[in-house]
Amino acid sequence: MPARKADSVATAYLGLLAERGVEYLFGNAGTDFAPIIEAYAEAEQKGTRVPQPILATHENLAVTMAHGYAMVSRKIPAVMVHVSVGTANMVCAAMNAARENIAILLTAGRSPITEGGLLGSRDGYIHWAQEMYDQAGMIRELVKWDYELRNAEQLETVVDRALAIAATEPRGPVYLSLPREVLAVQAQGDHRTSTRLRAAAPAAPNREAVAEAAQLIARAKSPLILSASAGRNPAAFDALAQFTDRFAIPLAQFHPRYLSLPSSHSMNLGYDPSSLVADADLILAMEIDVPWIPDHVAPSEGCKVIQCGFDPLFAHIPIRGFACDLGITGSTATILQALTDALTGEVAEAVVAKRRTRIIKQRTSMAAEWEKTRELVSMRRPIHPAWVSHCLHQAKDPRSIVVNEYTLRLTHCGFEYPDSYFGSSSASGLGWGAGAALGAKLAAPERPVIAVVGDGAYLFSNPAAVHHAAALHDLPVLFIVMNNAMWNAVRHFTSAMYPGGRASKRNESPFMRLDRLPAFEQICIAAGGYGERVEDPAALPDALERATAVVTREKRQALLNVICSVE
Ligand SMILES: Cc1ncc(C[n+]2csc(CCOP(=O)(O)OP(=O)(O)O)c2C)c(N)n1
Ligand SMILES: [Mg+2]
Repeated sequence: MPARKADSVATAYLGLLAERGVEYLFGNAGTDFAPIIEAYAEAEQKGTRVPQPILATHENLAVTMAHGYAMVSRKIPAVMVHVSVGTANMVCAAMNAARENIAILLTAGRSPITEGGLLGSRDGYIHWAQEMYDQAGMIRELVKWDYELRNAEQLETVVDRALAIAATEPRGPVYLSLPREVLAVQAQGDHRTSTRLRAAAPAAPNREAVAEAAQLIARAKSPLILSASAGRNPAAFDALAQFTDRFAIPLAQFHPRYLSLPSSHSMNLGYDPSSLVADADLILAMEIDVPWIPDHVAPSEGCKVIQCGFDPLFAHIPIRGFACDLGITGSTATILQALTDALTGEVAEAVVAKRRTRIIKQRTSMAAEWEKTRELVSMRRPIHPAWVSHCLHQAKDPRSIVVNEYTLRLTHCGFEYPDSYFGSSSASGLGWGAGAALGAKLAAPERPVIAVVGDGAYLFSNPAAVHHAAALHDLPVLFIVMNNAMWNAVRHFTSAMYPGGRASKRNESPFMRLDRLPAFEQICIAAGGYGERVEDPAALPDALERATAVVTREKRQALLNVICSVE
């Protein structure tokens, strides 16, 4: 097998990553980067293939960009941050990625261990205080595997094992620390040009469990599918469209991170299962960590619940008591194929036809309600979030990728294709959307990318770093900030816990209102982008058109600071 000679471990490491298909290294540097930076200079001189370096001036941004890139491309990116302190800054973004099964090779330098005598030994005062007993301990609970590269000899095994574990379902981030002296030593031997450590294929769904599930579905009068992330794989998106249509089983999505059905699909019953759960006599929960809120609604006593997914019990969540009368492990697409095979001929067509008529009626009245809301709020000032969502629905190219850090209303903005909508992680570590949109654009430069974020989420994303990265890496994204000058979620949950309480009677309570916010549009303008503040609902469609034109024609980022009501 042809192989390449390398000088330092850092040089060999970068070459190995490139050979394993790692296209980008998102980085935020420190003294630990010296061998890596030297290796990049060497690669440039020699013309060797290495991952493209993507500078991010905050670790949260580095990881959210990697997350966005990975969720769109399905390839594994690498991130490198500065030792213990950089790891501390990336924990929140790593938690978002972990909860959404995003495979990323997270890495950090390690403070030099030796106090002199070796290339890379301690030569700065920080090299003492930044060392920790267990640097990986900060992030261990959130990654599938962590390790430290201890010598040159194991480089290939360590990297290949990291990538294989990250890529095996349920996927997730892994963490590797890279001590400076180890990166600086002479590389040992040559590495293989392709890995002997491939990701493991997922298990096939258990046959008896599928047969049992098929019986339950065949007997059910009002079955219901609930999903949050089943559409992660485009094949699953298509399989869900076929399965729900074939057997007339409605699907409701709850806080979806990936789209599971086209918005216009006749079996799509929207995004709030709370009114549907109680009437179901069978629930098929597919890749959904929280299928309903037990404090608000419960399935009826006789309703069986089948949970499906790569990890149907969500073992990483410490407590989660949703009934699981039957659990099936596997990919959504293969489970649906197996269920289709088992159900064919087992369900009376008359039952299916009757159910279809009922669901279509239900769907029509649901859509009419949404339409009524839209009409009611369309001219309100401050602008209603439903109106913003609707205007975006009208304005966007159907091939666009929309990244929603939760303020966009899916009831008013439709999507027809897989990978056209991505919602924020169930961990909800704020500050994800803007960086994830940049990463999505990197993965799909030919598609328009739109980030929809709240004023709170925008500020968490480290806006100056975000707009700088958009300009630096030529990633023209349209940012829509739904600015209600409020952490509305905090307000909402305070009123929900203390209905009629003192705080709910006034909007003045601390830790909710965001007074004297900066002019967000100016932050984007300061980075060379386009920006507008929009207060008039009637002016929003034109503002969207102007901003879209700047992004698509001038290839510059744009931001609309949309002044919204608190809903
Ligand atoms: C890192 C992090 N810190 C704090 C929170 C708690 N939190 C959840 S939602 C929210 C407010 C978000 O505000 P905004 O983006 O403006 O949306 P709004 O609630 O106003 O619709 C906060 C502070 C969080 N989820 N993540
Ligand atoms: Mg807000």
